[in-house]
Amino acid sequence: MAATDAFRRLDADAAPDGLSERDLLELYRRMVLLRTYDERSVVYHRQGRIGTYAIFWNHEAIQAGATFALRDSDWIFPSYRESAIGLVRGMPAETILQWWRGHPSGWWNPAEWNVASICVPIATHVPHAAGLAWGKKLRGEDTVAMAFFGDGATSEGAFHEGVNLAAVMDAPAVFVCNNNGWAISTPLEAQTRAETLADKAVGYGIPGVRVDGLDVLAVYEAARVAVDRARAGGGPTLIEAVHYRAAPHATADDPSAYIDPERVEAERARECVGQYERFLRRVGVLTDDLVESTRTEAEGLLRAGIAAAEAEPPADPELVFTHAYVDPPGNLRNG
Ligand SMILES: Cc1ncc(C[n+]2csc(CCOP(=O)(O)OP(=O)(O)O)c2C)c(N)n1
Ligand SMILES: [Mg+2]
Repeated sequence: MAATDAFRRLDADAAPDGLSERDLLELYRRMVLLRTYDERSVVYHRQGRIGTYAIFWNHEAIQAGATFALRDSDWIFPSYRESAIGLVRGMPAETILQWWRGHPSGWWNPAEWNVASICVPIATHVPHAAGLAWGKKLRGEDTVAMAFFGDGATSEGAFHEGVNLAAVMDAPAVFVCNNNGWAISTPLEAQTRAETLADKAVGYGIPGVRVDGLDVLAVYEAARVAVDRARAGGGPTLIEAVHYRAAPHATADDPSAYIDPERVEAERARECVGQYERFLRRVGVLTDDLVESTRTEAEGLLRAGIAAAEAEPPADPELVFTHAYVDPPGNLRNG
């Protein structure tokens, strides 16, 4: 099924109920910040200033839209594809850059931001989100947990276990599947026989909704319904945000070996920040000056972020072993 079959909102040329002009611009600011982080990170990688990096170009609408439906007290569980999602909570860019530089100052305290650690193993954070949501419910708190994962993650046992547990316990969780059509070089059609990934929700007895992942307002609306439902005790929702990966899987990947470059070009032409920018201009909210100042602010933040990251003293190499062994083996002991 093509992305255009999924729910869209930007074409309506009217803001969703409850979003003020200020909210619309804040959403734009967050998308630009994420876009700038991503584009600068690819450059920093090429310059040897950060390590291998998982590019999220054109995933900004999913990340900004879904999290905009959350309160700061709600928890976010990111995969590597949402590494910079803490930016929407005000996390300093240098913290995330340090994570990609392998520096310990990149290991933030999840409880400080209500943003869990970046999860690289596929889908293992889905049960974490279910558990946190259920635990908060048992404590009588009205916190929601939102987990992000990819289309490939829906083939993992941890995805099934996490979503099923959350469903059975009516845990206040929202599961956001970024369906970008690829799990590195494995296409969606080799991943599942399900017609849509949202259909999997039927098997858990929870709502499953399908939105255009390049339409930030559609993602926001689906997330808002899911978050409200979860907070009111209605249990979890699975959101499938459909789009198509328009960049390599990561800086270490060469997709020319397996992807159709013409399809990628077509997707890049539909990129999500531009779609939202044009919507905001049509409804008379965005001006050239605002576009300029929003971009300049984001670029400044990244410049300051990489400078702050590089100004930190290098980590003590011993740290690699500090938390790995109670009794280090002989070949790792000093002297
Ligand atoms: C448990 C586990 N198995 C395999 C991998 C190797 N791996 C890294 S990324 C990836 C593809 C995941 O694709 P998807 O879930 O669609 O997320 P996307 O990268 O497209 O955002 C795989 C298989 C891993 N990180 N963890
Ligand atoms: Mg994928």
